[in-house]
Amino acid sequence: MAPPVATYSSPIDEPILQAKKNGAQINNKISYEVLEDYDGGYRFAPIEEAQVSRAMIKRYFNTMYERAVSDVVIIGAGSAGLSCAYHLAKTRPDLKITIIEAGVAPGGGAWLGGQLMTPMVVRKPADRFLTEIGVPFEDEGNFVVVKHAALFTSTVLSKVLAMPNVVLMNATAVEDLIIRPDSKGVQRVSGVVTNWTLVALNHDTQSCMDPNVITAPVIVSATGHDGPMGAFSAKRLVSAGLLKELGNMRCLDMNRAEPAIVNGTREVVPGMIMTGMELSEHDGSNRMGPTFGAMMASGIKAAKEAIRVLDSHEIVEGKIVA
Ligand code: AHZ
Repeated sequence: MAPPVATYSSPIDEPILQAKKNGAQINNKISYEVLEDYDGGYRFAPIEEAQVSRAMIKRYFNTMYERAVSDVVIIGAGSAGLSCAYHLAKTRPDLKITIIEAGVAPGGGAWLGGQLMTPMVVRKPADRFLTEIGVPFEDEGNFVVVKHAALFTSTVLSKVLAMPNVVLMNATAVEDLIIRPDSKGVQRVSGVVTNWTLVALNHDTQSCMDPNVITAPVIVSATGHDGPMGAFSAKRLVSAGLLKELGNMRCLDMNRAEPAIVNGTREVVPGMIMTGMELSEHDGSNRMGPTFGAMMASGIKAAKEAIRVLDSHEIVEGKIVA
């Protein structure tokens, strides 16, 4: 016996057919009825699957094309990297700022406070940054407490992403640096070598999967302290011979750690500014544990340093020429 003939009508066919039948065409686009009815009559505008693919592909790859030369690349979207991006993008809307984050979820360790507890402690005067971005807190005198670390991270992230001059490429790892002599023969960090993180994690299981590159006159490294991916640039500077050895993060001392990170934030080698806990590995300074003010203030200082470096050089097509 022959199988029954299946008839199937996709939910999107009906409105398209209906609209075509009605011949309703506005500005070359077929009109349709949408309905926000939560009593069983909700109707979406129709879509073709290929439209979804093309909507993503054209934007993502146009962005990659455009950002192959950036003004500033920030490696790592933790609390330091995001604070840097916010200050930089707000102060200099003319700059093309590209953030590369290895994780699928940007935010680094700032989704929680200490020992996986939710409140986030910030020592004064870094509470001014919280006020600037509109994060409420309880004032405890010398420090303030945000009720949930995720409130800080989601707020700064949303503000950074809303800025038209910022691009965030997550799930993308920096797996090497471009280092080459400048016009005076001085070795300079001039860009980053990237790959999809899932590819970067599989170099041992597959034959060579070559990377991509982004050039920029200034790289801000904010990859956190040593860990599976952390302290990436500090370690690469050692293997590249630009840093004799890692300072290695020292034991916890909040009062020494926080000013050391903020005041030490600087251009550690030509072309690379280091911020946040990665600097503790580079310089051999103390850790502060779960107080986040230094990450915010160090990020702001890194942004100011980036502007200083950019303003003190002549730059053509992402390269420092004088
Ligand atoms: O995924 C990493 C994280 O989001 C990302 N990252 C690391 N290596 C990368 C690479 N390419 C791209 N090669 C990379 N991205 O960098 C981000 C670092 O965020 P974090 O929160 O670890 O560092 P932070 O310096 O912004 O904040 C540190 C917070 C800490 S740790 C600490 C202590 O241990 O005492 N105290 C504080 C406040």
